[in-house]
Amino acid sequence: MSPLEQTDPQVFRIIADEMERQERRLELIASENFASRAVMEAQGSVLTNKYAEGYPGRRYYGGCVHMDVVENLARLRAQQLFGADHVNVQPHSGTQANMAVYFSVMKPGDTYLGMDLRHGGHLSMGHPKNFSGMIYHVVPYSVRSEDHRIDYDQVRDLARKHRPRMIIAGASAYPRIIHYDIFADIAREVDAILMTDVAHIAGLIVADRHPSPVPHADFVTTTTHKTLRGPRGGMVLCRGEYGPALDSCIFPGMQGGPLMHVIAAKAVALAEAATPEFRSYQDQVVRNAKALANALLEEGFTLVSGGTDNHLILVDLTDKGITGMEAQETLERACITVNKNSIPFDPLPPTKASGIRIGTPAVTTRSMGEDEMRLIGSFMSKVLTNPTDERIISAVGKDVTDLCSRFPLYVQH
Ligand code: DSN
Repeated sequence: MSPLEQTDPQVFRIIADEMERQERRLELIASENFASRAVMEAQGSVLTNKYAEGYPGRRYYGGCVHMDVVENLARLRAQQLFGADHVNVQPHSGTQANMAVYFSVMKPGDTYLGMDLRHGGHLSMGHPKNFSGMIYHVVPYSVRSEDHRIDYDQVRDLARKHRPRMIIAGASAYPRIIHYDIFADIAREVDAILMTDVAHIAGLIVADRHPSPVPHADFVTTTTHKTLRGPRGGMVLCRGEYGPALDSCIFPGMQGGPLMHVIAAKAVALAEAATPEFRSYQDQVVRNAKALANALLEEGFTLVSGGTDNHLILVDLTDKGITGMEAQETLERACITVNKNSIPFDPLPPTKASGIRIGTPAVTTRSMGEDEMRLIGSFMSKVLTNPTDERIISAVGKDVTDLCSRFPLYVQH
């Protein structure tokens, strides 16, 4: 019996149930992934016991000798992997990484340009109920109606008109390449700071499957748990000149003690991301996304922008007579996990949404390839074209669990 099972059988059971859910179901949420045993071992280590406010060599408590070594290691690995001048690995999440950048270069009331949330932007890029929309004046830009690519002409026009303090290039539901060089050109023209949020595509960037923003941007923020496949957390990279202000915004400005066990796990993930195996994994993520997109197109689905360049696909369900919310619930009954998602120019509110967002990072981690993507496309089609037929839904559910059992995740490792 494990110590957890002995001390708290209730929580032990919940974790065992979640493990089983992850093993037996298809995880297609584009922002999720499965961290390695090594990452989880570091995250579950005695480092959780240590307070280490401050930075390496400048801590407020004693006993931080090993904390300094591990934080320096994480910073160095991130610097080398991304080619960045300065790195802060302390943000607890992607939103806190973004907050740190905003606080370090903007005053309340300042203007920034960010991607419209209904067109693929993120909560922390100007949602009216998020700090990012409450404190600042947000000018949203969108995608073009004809091809669903970012409307760079509109970005330039808005930048010239509003002279923002900052421009943000980043998204949480955009299936195409982001052209950071164009953003940098616009930012330079209006003397704005350029921040890029690469949370979704950080893993693709380090594996050269997506252009890097590092040569173009003043700041790059990311989470560490999506395509990067590390522990849940955030990170900021920036040009050297912004380093001191950024660091002091994170501590003491916004956070207290850093989560040193998570920072150790970030270090492990960054080392994993530097391996040839990780590059091959990212290649497969992109190949799988293309295969799944093609399978869905062949099944008669409409995809936002017509396809994908990265790890995610946005399916437009307006011609299927089913909302995103209904699709999410129906697929869940067939053991397929996705999230409802607004599509550009969506007539429905985000709580219902006209689309679903799907991604291949998690299924690729469990070694599925293009054949499996074609199968998944046909499973999804069967369920979404027969959303009230419980017999079909349960037959697909059985096929899904059979498929998952051929690609074990943690149980046999
Ligand atoms: N919630 C994440 C996503 O799903 O894209 C972004 O933080």
